[in-house]
Amino acid sequence: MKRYSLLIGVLAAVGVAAAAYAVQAQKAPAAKATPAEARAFLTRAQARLLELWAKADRASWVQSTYITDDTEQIAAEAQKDVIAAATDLALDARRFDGLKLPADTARKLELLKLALTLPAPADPRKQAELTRIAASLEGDYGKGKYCPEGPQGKCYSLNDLENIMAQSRDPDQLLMAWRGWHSISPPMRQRYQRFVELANEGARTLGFADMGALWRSKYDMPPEQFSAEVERLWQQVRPLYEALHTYVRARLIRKYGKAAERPDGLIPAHLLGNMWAQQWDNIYPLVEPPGSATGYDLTELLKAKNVTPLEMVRYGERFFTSLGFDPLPKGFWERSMFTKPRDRDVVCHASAWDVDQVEDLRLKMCIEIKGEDLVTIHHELGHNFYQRAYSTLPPLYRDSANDGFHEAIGDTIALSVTPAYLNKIGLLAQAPKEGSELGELMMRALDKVAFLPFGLLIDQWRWKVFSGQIKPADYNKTWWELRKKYQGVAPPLERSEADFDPGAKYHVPANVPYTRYFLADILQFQFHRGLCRAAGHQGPLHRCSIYANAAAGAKLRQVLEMGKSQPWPEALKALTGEDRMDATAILDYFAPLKKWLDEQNRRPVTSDK
Ligand code: X8Z
Ligand code: ZN
Repeated sequence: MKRYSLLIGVLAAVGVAAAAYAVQAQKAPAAKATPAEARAFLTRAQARLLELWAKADRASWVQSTYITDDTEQIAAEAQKDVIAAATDLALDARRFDGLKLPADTARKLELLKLALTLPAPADPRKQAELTRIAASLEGDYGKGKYCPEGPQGKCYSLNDLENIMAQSRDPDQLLMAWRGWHSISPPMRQRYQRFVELANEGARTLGFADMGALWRSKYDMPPEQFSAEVERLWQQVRPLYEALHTYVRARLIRKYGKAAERPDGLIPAHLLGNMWAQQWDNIYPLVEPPGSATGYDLTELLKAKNVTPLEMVRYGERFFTSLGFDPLPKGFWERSMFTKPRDRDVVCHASAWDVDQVEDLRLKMCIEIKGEDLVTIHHELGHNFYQRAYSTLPPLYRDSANDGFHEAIGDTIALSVTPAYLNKIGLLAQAPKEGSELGELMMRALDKVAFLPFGLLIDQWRWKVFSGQIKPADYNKTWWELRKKYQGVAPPLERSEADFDPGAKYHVPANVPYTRYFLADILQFQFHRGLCRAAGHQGPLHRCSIYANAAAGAKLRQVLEMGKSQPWPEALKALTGEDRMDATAILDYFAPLKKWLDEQNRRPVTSDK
């Protein structure tokens, strides 16, 4: 797919039988057809889509890097053209339903039927209305600023507020930043409601019950089975998350006292170092296991070296080239946006693009010199190297095995950014210390384990919003019910239906499905385990780095080059030997930390080190 983390996902497709689960389509199939006609139809369809995708992506790139009313409108119109064409093609593809076809042709037809992430009604006026709303929601998020009343007239961008959340240890400051950012989304609420109505109408046109049913049909299995898989994985990792939550809560109470302590056991969402309480690594110093310090801070290492944003991207690229991938093309360095422009509004949320789906790769990011951003760069480059690896396949196969794979590749590489690796590339002076294992695992857990319930809950909310089980009058209340249920966090302020807190998270206004990140969080440990095995690594998984390992590189390349040509279990098997998503890899990785957390959690809360 074009851009990973995008306005209106276009491709992203799936399994051979998926559309069979859709409810009856509205458009009746035309005359019977032949396999040769099906092939010719697919050739035309793919050429048409490729052209429209590139046009829409160019418009969308300009919109995201220069937000104005005009660029929003231009991008919306280009998206409308994609959606109109993709809808027509998906309905036309039904002509070949029931025909005996070669597997490859059948798969492409199914992928075509599932190609849209944002479906629209057949009426062109409604298509225009929907794409305008979609563009304006993402635009509003990108433009979002908090300008508190006061003499200075200072405004805070999301980056400013995120830095406060990361660094401040003053509960009042943290509350100011949290409140400030959550004030940008209430104006989205009405439009979001209309957006859901129109997109659902579009989903029904394509034969799905609602937009969520369409999203869940993209995994080479019946949608109900997919929901059950997600639940199974969550139950596998839940005890690990709960152990971390219990420990972190106790440490926060020790640090903040009353401001952190609630009788219901929840953690106030503004104390975890992140605007959405989704990754907690910024509070590592508050929860560091005594006597097991990692001994370094990646941000300080980067600053000490006077590294520039461009050099940070080069570090990421070098990891991939060390595995045997070609360097990024010249156009990448010319067309990407690495830093936040001073003179205009942009969508800072990081994303990776393949505009023409061949060589025109780009990164869009507002890089700051911090460890978190070095990790995000690896994440994004994972998308770009995937995009390039599948670029020679037929257009409908130019996507990841499933969307969790796309999100997992760069993160898998980032798991190899170990102290030994940092030492090897000259960022860290000393090799990893003995006895720092718990510290290293804690750092990683604050990122990866803390994220698990968050990765899950966004779409638990949206699936119910799309199906109508959550009514607009309950948007915010149900959002916080799910945040309590899964993450165990509570709003730091009284909330009401005048708020629209889901809109303060990028992927909701940008309509990017989110379960992919939950899957990726689990898959990346499976991939890491598989690649470390290929590399012949001995010892604990968290000390493995596949940097410069040819065998691991070859295995990874082979899987990326498969794109979406096979059902995802085939790709998983090629990488890991396993054909199911499985959380034992993440559980094994963190096993020593889990044991330690369980011991700590048995001790009374007030006891000290
Ligand atoms: O959105 C992203 C990437 C772009 S695909 C920066 N991520 C999720 C998020 O920020 O919420 C990566 C981690 C989860
Ligand atoms: Zn991503």
